[in-house]
Amino acid sequence: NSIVKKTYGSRVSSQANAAAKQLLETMERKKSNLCVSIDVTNKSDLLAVAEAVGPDVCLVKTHIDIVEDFDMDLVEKLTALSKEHDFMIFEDRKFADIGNTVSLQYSAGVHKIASWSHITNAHLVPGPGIISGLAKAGEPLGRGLLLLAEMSSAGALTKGDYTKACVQAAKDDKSGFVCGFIAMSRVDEADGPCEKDLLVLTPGVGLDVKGDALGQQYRTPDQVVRQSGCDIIIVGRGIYGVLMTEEGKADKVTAMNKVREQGSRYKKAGWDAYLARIDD
Ligand code: S5P
Repeated sequence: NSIVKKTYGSRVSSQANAAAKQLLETMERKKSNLCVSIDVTNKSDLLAVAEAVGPDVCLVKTHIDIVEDFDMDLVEKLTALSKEHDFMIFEDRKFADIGNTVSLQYSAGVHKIASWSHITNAHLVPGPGIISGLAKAGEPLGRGLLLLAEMSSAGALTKGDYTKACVQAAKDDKSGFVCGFIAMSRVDEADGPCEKDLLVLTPGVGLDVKGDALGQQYRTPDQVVRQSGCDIIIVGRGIYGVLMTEEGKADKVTAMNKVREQGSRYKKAGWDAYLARIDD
């Protein structure tokens, strides 16, 4: 009865959280456990990548504060693409302050994240008040929160008792606002089966390289989904990386075709790993 043996579709009905429910439905419908992380610094590239990989992904992850020409028109266009191509939106904001502050950061300011992002994430460093603060803004809108229980970067301090505390906080959350984790492994089942059905989303995924110059560490979709039991692969530069090269900058049309190709390559690798996991 381990969660790793269940199909995504069969987990829909056990979700207390509307965003998690919609995400699992989308994964099953599109046969995709791929989240693309579009870490580019201008609107047009962000929208072009979302358009190119939209049909292949269940989720688009943003770092909205790196977009130099950000305005609400970007949000409107991204939302329209999410409807057209049937994907959800995850602003990777990594909140990390006291409840009152994060509540404001989430709902107000330039970005008004809660108004458009189905899912966001937070560190548990400040304690469970961060969950209540974010829930105040996000729950009425049916949003979901992921806790960063483990990170992919070398030397990360997210381990041991800290990871356990994140899992406990998710289990203790009565509201259902916490719907899962950013983690490298099936943290919710580290000490046996978990009563709550939580999602594990995993960054640090690449098929061609092992890491970058700044501490990122990559594993393959098979290592992440089949061997480690995680639910969703998050892929950034493995998909849009060509846009950062000189050739990519010179010839956007060819580069976008490459982005599309990488998107379907990672979609297939993620889904094959999932099929192998439920069959194993
Ligand atoms: O532990 C983490 C958590 C996150 S959310 N490690 C990560 O890399 N991320 C994010 O995933 C990171 O901020 C970036 O947006 C993405 C990975 O990008 P890539 O280009 O290395 O695939």
